[in-house]
Amino acid sequence: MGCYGSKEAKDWTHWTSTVNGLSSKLEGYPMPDSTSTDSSIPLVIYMSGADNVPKMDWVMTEGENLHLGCDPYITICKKGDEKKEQWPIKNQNRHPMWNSARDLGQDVRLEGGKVASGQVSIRLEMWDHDDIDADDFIGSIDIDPSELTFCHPMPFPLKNEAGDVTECVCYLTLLPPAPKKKTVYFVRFFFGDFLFGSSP
Ligand SMILES: [Ca+2]
Ligand SMILES: [Ca+2]
Repeated sequence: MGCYGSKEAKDWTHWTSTVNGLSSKLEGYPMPDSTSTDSSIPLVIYMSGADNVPKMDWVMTEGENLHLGCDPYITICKKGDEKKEQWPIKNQNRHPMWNSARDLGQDVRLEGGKVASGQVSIRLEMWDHDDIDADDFIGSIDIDPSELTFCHPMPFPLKNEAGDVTECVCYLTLLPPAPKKKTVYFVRFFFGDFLFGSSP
């Protein structure tokens, strides 16, 4: 069971470093052309992390329930699809960071530099891993990838089992296709020197 409630909107500025980190990782990635209407790309979701993960574990001590933390992990799949991709368990961490991407194995069409809407719905679920009992469901969200931006993680609040929006927020973004690898070649001259360069 989780602890949900309403509070004032959070200040997300502490995530700036994550976004900056992602920017440097993606240096050289070509952004989708906003004028192109007929290109398609693989659907790759990058998960920065999550904030305000509720406490989902507790122990009994002298008759009292004492809350501990949570061991969150995230699954993602195309809605209605059995095959799930997963981000790993973060033990006892209520503000986990994953900073990694998952390829959903589907190409999506672009429109005006964004994923065109209505092609596929993705379902993201967060669970609390438990060693003894079954894992606890924390929350989920269904997203049309057209709601996502490229290379800039945006906050998406999870909904609990009752469908209510919670304080637990995941930060995710789309990744553009990786730039084509350059072929580095070497030319050896008879006098022993090397020249090297790269193809365009
Ligand atoms: Ca638990
Ligand atoms: Ca747990």
